[in-house]
Amino acid sequence: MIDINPQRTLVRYNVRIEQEMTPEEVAEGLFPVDEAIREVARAVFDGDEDEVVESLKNAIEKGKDPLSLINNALMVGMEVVSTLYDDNMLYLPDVIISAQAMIEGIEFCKEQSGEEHEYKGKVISYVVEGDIHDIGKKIVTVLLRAKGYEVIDLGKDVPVEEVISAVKREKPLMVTGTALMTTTMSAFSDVNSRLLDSDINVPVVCGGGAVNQDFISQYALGLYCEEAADVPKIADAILKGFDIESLRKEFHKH
Ligand code: B12
Repeated sequence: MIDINPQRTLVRYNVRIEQEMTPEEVAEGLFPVDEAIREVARAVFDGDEDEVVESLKNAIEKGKDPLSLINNALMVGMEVVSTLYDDNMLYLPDVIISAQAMIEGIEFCKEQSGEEHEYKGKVISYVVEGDIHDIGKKIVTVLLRAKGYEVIDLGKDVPVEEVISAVKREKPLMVTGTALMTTTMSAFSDVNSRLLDSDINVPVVCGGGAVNQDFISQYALGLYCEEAADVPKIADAILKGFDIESLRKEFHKH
């Protein structure tokens, strides 16, 4: 069957001429059907933090579970943003604004869940020395917190020494490191060797545009992770007893 929307399409001699659609119109076709969830996803898409919180309140009033709204509504809205960004229909500032709105929403859902978070474990997150790109790290941190982990966020442009002393002090189950610049990603090497020198075998989950699996696999403690959303799954696996070798088997692409 030919997929033609008569309102948007002019058919003449088998040539389909589509009227250009705005990003908002395309997004409307991608949002979930459930009205309460749709409102949340739309608010994330619009990058409107107040609207995100308002729509979450409405959804919770309608009986939706606050924590499930993180995956089923906030993340869905962000996926629509990512899809349109990949299709060059949105610009990076749109992504950043939506991500911030999503993060606000996640914090709100956590507050509303009313569940006393008994932390599943402790994680340290940081951005490598010399690098101030911290959006990916913020996403990682927020997702881990939403899944019940305590995150010691060391921030951006963090000296190697500071990472090592934080690991010694906090004894986390894992560390997440972010690097978006090829000029600074070598800081992972220093963190890896300094930890090994101190006999600390904590997995260092690394991500961000500058690094890839081959680069990170050079380091005994390194585990590469492409998608921030996978980090809580890695933490869960560590709690189940996975060591670095088995984490690589499970999470690296072969
Ligand atoms: C936004 C941005 C900035 C913002 C940063 C704001 C902030 N608070 O983070 C500002 C304007 C400040 C900035 C500054 C600079 N930037 Co800049 N910036 C970007 C840009 C456009 C987007 C990065 C971003 O945040 N994307 C959104 C996030 C959500 O996506 P992401 O990082 O890819 O994250 C995904 C995955 O990588 C992963 N992930 C990310 N982090 C982590 C962490 C873990 C643990 C895991 C598991 C996964 C993971 O999960 C995310 C989604 O699933 C990139 C270009 C690009 N397209 O990437 C350049 C880019 C990173 N910047 C670049 C440069 C050069 C700079 C500057 C040096 C420019 C200058 N001359 O001043 C300075 C840096 C100064 C410094 N010392 O750090 C270069 C780096 C080149 C290189 N390879 O070395 C890039 C690639 C642009 C380019 N093409 O040249 N930048």
